[in-house]
Amino acid sequence: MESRPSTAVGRRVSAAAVHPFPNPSTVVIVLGAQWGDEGKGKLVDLLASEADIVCRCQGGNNAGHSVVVEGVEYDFHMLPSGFHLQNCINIIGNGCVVNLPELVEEIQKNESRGVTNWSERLFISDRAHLVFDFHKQTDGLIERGRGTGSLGTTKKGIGPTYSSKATRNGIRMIDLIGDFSIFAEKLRNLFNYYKLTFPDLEGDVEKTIEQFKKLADYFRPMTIDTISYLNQAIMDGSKSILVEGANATMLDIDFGTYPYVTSSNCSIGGACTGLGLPPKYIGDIYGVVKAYTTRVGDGVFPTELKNEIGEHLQTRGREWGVTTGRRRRCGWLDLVLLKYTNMINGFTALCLTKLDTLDELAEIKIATTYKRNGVEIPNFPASVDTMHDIEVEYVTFPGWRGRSTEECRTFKSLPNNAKLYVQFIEQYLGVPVKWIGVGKDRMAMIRVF
Ligand code: 2SA
Ligand code: GDP
Ligand code: MG
Repeated sequence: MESRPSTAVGRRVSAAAVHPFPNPSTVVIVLGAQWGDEGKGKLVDLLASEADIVCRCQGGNNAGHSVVVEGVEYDFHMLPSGFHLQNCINIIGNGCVVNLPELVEEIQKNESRGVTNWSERLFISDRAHLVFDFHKQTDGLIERGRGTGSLGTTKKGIGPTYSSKATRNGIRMIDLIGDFSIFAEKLRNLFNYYKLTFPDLEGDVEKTIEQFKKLADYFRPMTIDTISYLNQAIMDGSKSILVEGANATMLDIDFGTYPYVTSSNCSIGGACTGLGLPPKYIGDIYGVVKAYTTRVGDGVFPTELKNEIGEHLQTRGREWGVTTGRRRRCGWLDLVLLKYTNMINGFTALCLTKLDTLDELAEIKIATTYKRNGVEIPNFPASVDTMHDIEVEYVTFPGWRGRSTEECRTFKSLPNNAKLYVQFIEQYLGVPVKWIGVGKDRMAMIRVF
């Protein structure tokens, strides 16, 4: 029977009907404010101890987040940094790209470190895109093809997989757990498509299909509509929900130092598009800022220190990539860059990490202005090609040599010069610093509230 809408003009939908849930949860978001590896994993672990759900919204296993709890070091790549916590649900959102064989390895590695009951606590979006071996191979081939202009990617196939997504022949989790013959056909087509552009690609697509048949059974129980799941959890009102950004704003495909960026939105917008999260439910947005700057991979780095101070930061800060083991380039803190990433993300507070790495320096600099030919550049430049001749102006602070910050657990107990350093950052950006990291361990964090 056909039903028709009433023609009588009735009462309009009231605001109460639009918000039938009295107190929906607001979602807390943690984002990298520089070029990555700021210590997001550590803050997420700290917040996740009291959270019900931790979500990844973008990127893949190019990310590397280290978490140290009671001497045990976990490194997460695709898994959210709440995976090791018994009571924490972990979501891999629709904005992520997932390499399933490598995810199995990551899970097994964490199982061997004592992580239990994970299969009841891990959910993957049915809309997340799959990374295949030919995406990884292509990543390497494209990098090689760029020659001296290479980006220094992690070679995890991230760019090619997001390309497949944008080309609209990508394959998603929903394809894998559905009718397997359709999945197999899509995979053959995608492989052939790649072969046309990259004839040197190796691999037997039929073997890959067999491998993914097993993976489909393994991951089927945890593949769900995470968008509805998350929104129901928000409406529940009692759930505390955390979003963990991977990579960082200066690696964002839109806002970063293009083309030396990753292929996802690692800034605030990615949290919404990568999870189906309505912006009105966003609460705090925490920017994680390393007390100096590092960058892994190629690309412009105005405050880079190619001298013994840079080496000191690299060694003392143990600046090695968590995913690829690459040496991270090091330099002074850059407030021009942070002003830009704060403008994009609207940080409500900052977590300043690795202050302890600066403990042995006689003096410490902070970049405050970019100039060209003596004239201030008012906004962060759009093109890295125009950045090689910029002059960076610094403010120089006396260090706090001889007074370690590692044992400090209150702002008051920090050396005076360290307090001045932190306060200068807060005042320049107009954002409060809520946490200060003074060591690797979860406990090595000053709470400034
Ligand atoms: P990709 O692989 O396509 O995402 O690489 C593109 C650029 O993004 C940079 N990138 C990163 N930068 C910092 N940390 C990342 N994760 C790992 C870590 C990196 C590692 O936690 O240390 O182990 O090397 C990460 N992932 C991507 C990358 O260097 C390229 O410049
Ligand atoms: P993420 O990608 O932002 O999660 O950061 P990574 O885990 O890749 O890199 C940060 C590194 O610094 C890790 O090895 C952390 O264990 C370590 N770390 C985090 N906070 C601090 C800190 O306050 N002091 C010191 N010394 N190390 C820290
Ligand atoms: Mg990292």
